[in-house]
Amino acid sequence: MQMTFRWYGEGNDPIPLSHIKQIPGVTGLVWALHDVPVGEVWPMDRILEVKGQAEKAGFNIDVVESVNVHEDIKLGLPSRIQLIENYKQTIRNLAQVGVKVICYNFMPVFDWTRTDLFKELPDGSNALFFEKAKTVDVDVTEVFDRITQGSKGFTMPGFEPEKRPLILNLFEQYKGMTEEKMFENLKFFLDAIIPTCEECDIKMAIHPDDPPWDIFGLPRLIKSEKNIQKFLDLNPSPYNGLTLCSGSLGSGTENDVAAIIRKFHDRIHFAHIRNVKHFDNGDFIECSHRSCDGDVDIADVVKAYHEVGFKGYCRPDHGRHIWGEEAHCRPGYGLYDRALGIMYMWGVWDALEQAQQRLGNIKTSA
Ligand code: CS2
Ligand code: MN
Repeated sequence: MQMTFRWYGEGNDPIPLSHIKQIPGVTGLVWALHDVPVGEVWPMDRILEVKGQAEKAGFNIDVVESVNVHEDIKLGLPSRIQLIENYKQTIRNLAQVGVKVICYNFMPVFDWTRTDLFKELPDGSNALFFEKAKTVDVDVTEVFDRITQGSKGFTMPGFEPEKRPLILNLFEQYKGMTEEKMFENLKFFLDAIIPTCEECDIKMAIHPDDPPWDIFGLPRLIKSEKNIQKFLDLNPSPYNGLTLCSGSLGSGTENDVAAIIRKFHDRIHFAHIRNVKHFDNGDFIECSHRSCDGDVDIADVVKAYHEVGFKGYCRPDHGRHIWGEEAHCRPGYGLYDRALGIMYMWGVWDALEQAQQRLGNIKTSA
């Protein structure tokens, strides 16, 4: 398991690389060019700039999250042909600096959706919260405004200000879109890009939809074991794989995350690890990593990765905002709780490694 940490870039992330360096065992940065408009080719000089910054701080840049997919590709519009060519060129550019995995998503209109970005927890920390009632029969522009106004000036993925005037039109374009049709559009995209990925040795890793159910009347694809199987069957190349996000999938009470890992491990290229607590009415809140703090058994998730001999990349997904850092951190992406999460993962991992070694010693001495 190779531990990484998401970093939003110089001037765009309040956390300095020197602080990330002090978290034990982090070898790579998960990065992106967040200011390149979706659909455009990522310029080589900008890619090289990030490579230089990362290497100077002692990190690899093997994982990119995200090269976003243009809505026209998800909608299956004729303009997708040129947009897919651009995506392929970005893949080739990233290959030149040795990128190994691209995390992306195929969520319609929005990326992950929450209704409150700084919901207070009983211990005085706060975290990302989803209140189901606020996503049913609502005005989507109001949802958009609540998120962008509550984000303390940070641009949230999928909620870029330039999208605001386009929202209603986008919803119009998605009218009548079905899960089946979106799966076809996803297959079209994959069949077009996977040969380039094979040539470039870059693995694609789709992120699950978050939350893992249809919202605002839009179909969502990557939300269950059944749909993950369907997704992997769309294109059987090992280069067509998964970002397995325990938090996103774990928000669906019916998803057994550890079982999903054990089943699909050979197609998981990137692991996002986070816990989540459910409420009976369908609401959920993000919480600390420890198994007993939420409803996803994170110790068992780590155990599942250990059992299958996972060699891929891993990162703490989101964290709570603690020790007052909500005053200046990006929602979900403070430093402290993600660092604590890493130490929890290492704790479980090291204990399992030692147990395995002891077992090996007993066998060799017997
Ligand atoms: C991430 C997603 O912050 C997050 O929750 O897991 O935004 C993720 O980066 C994208 O969905 C991947 O394209
Ligand atoms: Mn995630």
